[in-house]
Amino acid sequence: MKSRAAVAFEAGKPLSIVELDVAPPQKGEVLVRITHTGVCHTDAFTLSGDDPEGLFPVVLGHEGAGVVEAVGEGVTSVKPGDHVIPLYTAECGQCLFCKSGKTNLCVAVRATQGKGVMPDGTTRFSYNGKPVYHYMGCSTFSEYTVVAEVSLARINPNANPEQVCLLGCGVTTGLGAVKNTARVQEGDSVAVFGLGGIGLAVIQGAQMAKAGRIIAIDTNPAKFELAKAFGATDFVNPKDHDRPIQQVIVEMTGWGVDHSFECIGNVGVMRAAIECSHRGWGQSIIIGVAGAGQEISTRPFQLVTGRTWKGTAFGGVKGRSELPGMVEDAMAGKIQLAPFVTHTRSLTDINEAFDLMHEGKSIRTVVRY
Ligand code: NAD
Ligand code: DAO
Ligand code: ZN
Repeated sequence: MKSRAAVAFEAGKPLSIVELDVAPPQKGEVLVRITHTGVCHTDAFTLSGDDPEGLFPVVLGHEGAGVVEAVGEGVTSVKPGDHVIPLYTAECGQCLFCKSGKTNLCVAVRATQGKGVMPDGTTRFSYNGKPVYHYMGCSTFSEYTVVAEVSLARINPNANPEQVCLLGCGVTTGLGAVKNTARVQEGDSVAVFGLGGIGLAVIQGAQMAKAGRIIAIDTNPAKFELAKAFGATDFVNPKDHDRPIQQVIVEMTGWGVDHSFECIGNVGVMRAAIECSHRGWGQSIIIGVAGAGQEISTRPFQLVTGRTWKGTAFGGVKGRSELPGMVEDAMAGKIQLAPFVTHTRSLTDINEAFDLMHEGKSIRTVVRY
């Protein structure tokens, strides 16, 4: 079948709106009609060419919502008409990782997902007879996409897709990082570096956990208003200080914060984030994805004196088991999604979503088909 899609033919170039050919879903696969997709910093990172594993041509996008159109052989957990969110972190329930009870990092489709192909090693997308790669097992920048059954969360059909698509990445990652990775407790102090979709979701999660002080840090002060609306109590622009930002946070708090979160992808800020965490028990959670080949560093004495450095993918959330409940929470007003959707665009204007992100004007632009 034909599908309208925004294809990244080359790194560093705008997406091209074309009609792709999409092959039918094979065994264990599902054809999904995407109705809405967010545009995340990670899509921009891969499009930029800085992602060493980025493959081209590719259909990017991993923060979507849609409806099942058709299922391949053996698919039992979803049927045509079901409303779904594609998952870049699958949940098979069978692998060592799924059964461990310790992580959401399922390996069922990991090897092929990272190579931009379906589990049988081929792509379902093609253009002028040439294969086009999949992205993160989702490829939500195509109206019709094929994903593995284990990479689909079935959700309440009455949910607002323009908002719940954000549970496919940004908001879930931030909320999950607070709840599952850091396990923030009532009264704890928190510092959040980077106030994009991820950082703001961390702030919302910290407020839900009844954190005490929530320090919001960004070099773009335009981000502070929304951070305040989500519950941040203190606002710091590193550009206003002539000493290391970790020193500023430690001075503000006495001994540092109980939990810090890096939501940018900057290894220098990752260092600041661990070094502003509390002596004896502070922890820092890395959420940002750093550029190719970059490394983190700090003095080991920071860890010897009781700090812990951690990371998280998709906030530790197991998508198929947990996303349906998070969608219900959003519908019940327990999770706020509307403030994240600062802009909407049609597919033909998807490149504007990247411009708005780079200009620091948007939190999330949601593209509708
Ligand atoms: P974004 O670009 O919308 O937000 C980043 C924010 O950081 C911006 O507000 C920017 O002004 C600010 N910033 C940049 N440099 C700064 C600095 N030196 N000090 C303080 N603030 C600074 O990005 P996003 O969509 O929120 O994503 C954030 C990061 O999280 C990205 O690296 C993305 O790839 C990553 N991510 C990780 C996961 C995961 O599962 N681990 C999931 C989604 C996204
Ligand atoms: O299991 O090794 C693996 C692949 C992990 C995929 C999840 C990566 C999460 C970090 C990037 C997320 C940005 C959307
Ligand atoms: Zn698994």
